[in-house]
Amino acid sequence: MGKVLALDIGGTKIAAAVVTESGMLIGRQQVATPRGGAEQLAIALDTLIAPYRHLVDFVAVASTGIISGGRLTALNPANLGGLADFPLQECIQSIADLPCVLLNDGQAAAWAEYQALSDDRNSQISVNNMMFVTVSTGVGGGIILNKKLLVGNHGLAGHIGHTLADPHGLLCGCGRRGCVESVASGTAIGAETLGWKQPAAAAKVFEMAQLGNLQAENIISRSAMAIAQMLADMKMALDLEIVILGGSVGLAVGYLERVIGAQKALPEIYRVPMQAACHRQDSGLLGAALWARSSL
Ligand code: ADP
Ligand code: BMX
Ligand code: ZN
Repeated sequence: MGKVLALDIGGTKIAAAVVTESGMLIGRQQVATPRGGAEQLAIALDTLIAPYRHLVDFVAVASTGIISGGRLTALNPANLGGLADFPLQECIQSIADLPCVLLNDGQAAAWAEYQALSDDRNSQISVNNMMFVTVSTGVGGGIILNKKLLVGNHGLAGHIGHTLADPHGLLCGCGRRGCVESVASGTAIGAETLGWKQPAAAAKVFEMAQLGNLQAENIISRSAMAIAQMLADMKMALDLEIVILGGSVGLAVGYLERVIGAQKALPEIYRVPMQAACHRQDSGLLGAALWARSSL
């Protein structure tokens, strides 16, 4: 069906690559997500798209935020430096002048990871209900129910970062108190260190925990526990058969093991088998490309 340029817009980074029909990524580029509002985001998108626009037939986008009616509406604007609303489709079309298909980043990654599970010839089981969870700038997700990706009429399906972790917790950027995202995300992990002599970003907190720092370990364990509890709720709601974990925090050394460890404290019916995303940081790019190919 021709070549596709895939973009993955996250709260921390924007990636772009040409995705071939066999699912190979060519010319992958990545820039930091600007925090200067709509104009800066449009400039970053132009930088990534312009070099490829004559080489591809359409553009596929996985993006953080609620993706509906061609717009990106932030559920948690703080993840995008306060940007609450952005005309994503219009912006990309004005840069590329090509057909463009948009999907939420967690939903896109879920789609790619589900295809990978279905393609796994060694696997004897066929999965019907699956969830992808990204623990990254925020906490996002995508749900496969009865083998179909759940998008929702308003693009909201899979926003599991905004389910409740702690009714007495911090106010989340979405306006609700104690969301999973406000406890478990990379942003939340970093924010927990703001009272330290030397505040640390999530990657540093992981390093410190590896070296035996108890405060760092507690922050990461609390994040992993919130994810395990949220997954227990989701299993009860959806009869999940497997959960795939992604995002820089989700993929960080030892994080998956901590979530599995936290699940072990729950009765067995609440536990769900878990795996790291097989496409690692590229699930969103690949999922957007696959989704666009099947919908254009
Ligand atoms: P995005 O949210 O743009 O998709 P990421 O998946 O890279 O991007 O997630 C960004 C979050 O992950 C940030 O909060 C950052 O501090 C954290 N992070 C980045 N690298 C690591 C790492 N190696 N270990 C743990 N956390 C990380
Ligand atoms: C937030 C929300 C979701 C997104 C998730 C993960 C915004 C801007 N984003 O919950 O739509 O899927 O973060 O996004 O409200 P990421 O930036 O961490 O990849
Ligand atoms: Zn929230």
